[in-house]
Amino acid sequence: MLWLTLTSLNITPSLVGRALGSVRSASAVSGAIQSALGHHKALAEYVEHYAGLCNPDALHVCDGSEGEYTTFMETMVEDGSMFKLNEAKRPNSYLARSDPRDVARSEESTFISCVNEEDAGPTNNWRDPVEMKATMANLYKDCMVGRTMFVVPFSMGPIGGPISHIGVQLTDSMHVAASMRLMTRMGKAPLEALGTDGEFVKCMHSVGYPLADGKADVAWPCDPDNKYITHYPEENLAESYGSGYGGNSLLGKKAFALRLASAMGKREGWLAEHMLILGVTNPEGKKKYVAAAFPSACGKTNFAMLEPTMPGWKVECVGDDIAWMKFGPDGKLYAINPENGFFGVAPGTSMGTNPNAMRSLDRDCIYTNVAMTADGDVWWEGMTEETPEGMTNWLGEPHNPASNTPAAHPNSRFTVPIANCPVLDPNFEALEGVPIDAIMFGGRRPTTIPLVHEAFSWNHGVLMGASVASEKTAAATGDDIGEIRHDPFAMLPFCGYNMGDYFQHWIDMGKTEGAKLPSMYLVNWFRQDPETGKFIWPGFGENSRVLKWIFERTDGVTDNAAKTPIGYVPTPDALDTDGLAGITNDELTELLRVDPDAWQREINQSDEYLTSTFGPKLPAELKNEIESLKKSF
Ligand code: GTP
Ligand code: SPV
Ligand code: MN
Repeated sequence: MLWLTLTSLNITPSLVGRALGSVRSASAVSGAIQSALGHHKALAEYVEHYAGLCNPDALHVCDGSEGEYTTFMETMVEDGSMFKLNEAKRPNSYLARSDPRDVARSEESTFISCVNEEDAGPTNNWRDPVEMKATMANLYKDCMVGRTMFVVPFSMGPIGGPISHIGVQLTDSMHVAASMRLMTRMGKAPLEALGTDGEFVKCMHSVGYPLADGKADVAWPCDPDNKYITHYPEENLAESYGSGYGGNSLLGKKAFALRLASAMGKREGWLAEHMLILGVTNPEGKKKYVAAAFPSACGKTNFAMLEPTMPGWKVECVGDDIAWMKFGPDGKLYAINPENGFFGVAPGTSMGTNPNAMRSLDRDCIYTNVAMTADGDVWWEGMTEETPEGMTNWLGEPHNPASNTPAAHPNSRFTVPIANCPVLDPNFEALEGVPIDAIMFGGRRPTTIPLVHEAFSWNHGVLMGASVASEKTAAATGDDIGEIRHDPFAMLPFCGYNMGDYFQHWIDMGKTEGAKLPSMYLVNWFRQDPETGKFIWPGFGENSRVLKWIFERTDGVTDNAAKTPIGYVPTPDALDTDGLAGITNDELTELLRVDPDAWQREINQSDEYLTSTFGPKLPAELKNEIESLKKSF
């Protein structure tokens, strides 16, 4: 029988977990849950269903207040699952060390569960929903014994916006509940917005570490051998078990805002994408917005808040990971960032590479798996040139600077409210989003792909997106880091339905009547010198030079590009190189060169991948684009 301890039967969300008394009768519990959840029947049923299955000791409906957050953090510091960092150096900031078996997204344990296997498509792990639910119910059975179930109402996007959606996560992790407050608009406001019958996406999560029979808790509970991150796009439901790591457990992010939302967007005629959104203003004060899809750990956070190296140019950040886009009444594509925080890669972030991230991180952060300095501050590879003495590494051991092992895990991350970003775009909260003029794709490619080129048309741009390939990074577990894999639209791990249908959806969006379509670009910051292996392009703030060229292209400048078989490439003098250091003219020419042999191989490779993977699902429009590219050489 369900047995919950409850403090309050108030109608407003409240701290139900602080036990004042216990309610043992099922109907009293049910009534209390309904009260706490604002008499939203479907929501109460959802909570009761999983509470009944997981059997938590207590239930806590999150109100999202600062006081609640403080209580969470103090509780975790006390129980040893968080370290409070040096208040003088990093105010209001904390460090968590994960179980070393739970450091990144687990793509092999990520599933799309829909009735027909074909609807999940060849790039997803499909499971039959009936079987999957049975598997999950088995794992969830009594999995919260000895723990509190947190009910976390949240909005993806500004509350009440036409592109926004509300979700409710259930979790037995206080760390996850606290992180959801940093990453989303969480608590009382979205719960109230739901009213008594508002629609919400169900996001169920457990770390999978019950505390039955007096079993002691650990600092990072998880069930590393039984991870499941499961999505039921037909039911707007995600179920996650066994992992506390961000992408697997903060279900508003990849599970809802990408996997479930991409399927919602397909059904309803909009797009949910793995894209940053930025605003760029030229010295004359003209502003445009750009969205860009790069695979995980390939530079979105950096590009989204870059500090331009050219005088008079300004970049402002709307989002660094996810974009939801819909056509507006004026025919332009409008984008919102559904998130409210950054969950970003720490290594490589420094005042030199990404000063605006560093400024965002000087307070209010939860860090995961970074190193700790002797004076209780954080450190990671690339943060400073010199490695400080006397550090504790991400495993909690003394760091040996002479060893080859990094002090911070390569996928160590920061979680921080977006409000901390000093260059947050003034339209971040705009309900209708921001109008997108250009869409960029990119990846880590040591060869072949030039610094930037522009697609001839929307359909050609869709082929560009579909052909994205990139070196694998530490953002997902696996021993194949550095291998090039196809990652269409940077969505390979995040598309919640058949990616062939996804390509068709993009093609169809381009046919929208009256649409004023953004131009499309492919960029590559990661060309390497074949001899030294060093990146040829200085990257980071210097990427603003590419952004300037794109700005001018979308602004109608035409004499700044050469037409090549693969698209428009900047003429040698069209890229602003005033003050650009660290790169020779020859290197720059090489970065902009389209090598016909290498490109013919590239196109054949994309053709082979797309045709063999998607077969009849590959849209005819893309086949035509491939054929015309092949003929253009
Ligand atoms: P996810 O959060 O995993 O989706 O990643 P992301 O695309 O936001 O990646 P992020 O911007 O955090 O970059 C990941 C790594 O790439 C960091 O170590 C950066 O320092 C590095 N990086 C970003 N931009 C550049 C660049 O222009 N040049 C080079 N060489 N490295 C870059
Ligand atoms: C990614 O891997 O693309 C991320 C980090 O943005 S996570 O949220 O963990 O997926
Ligand atoms: Mn991402």
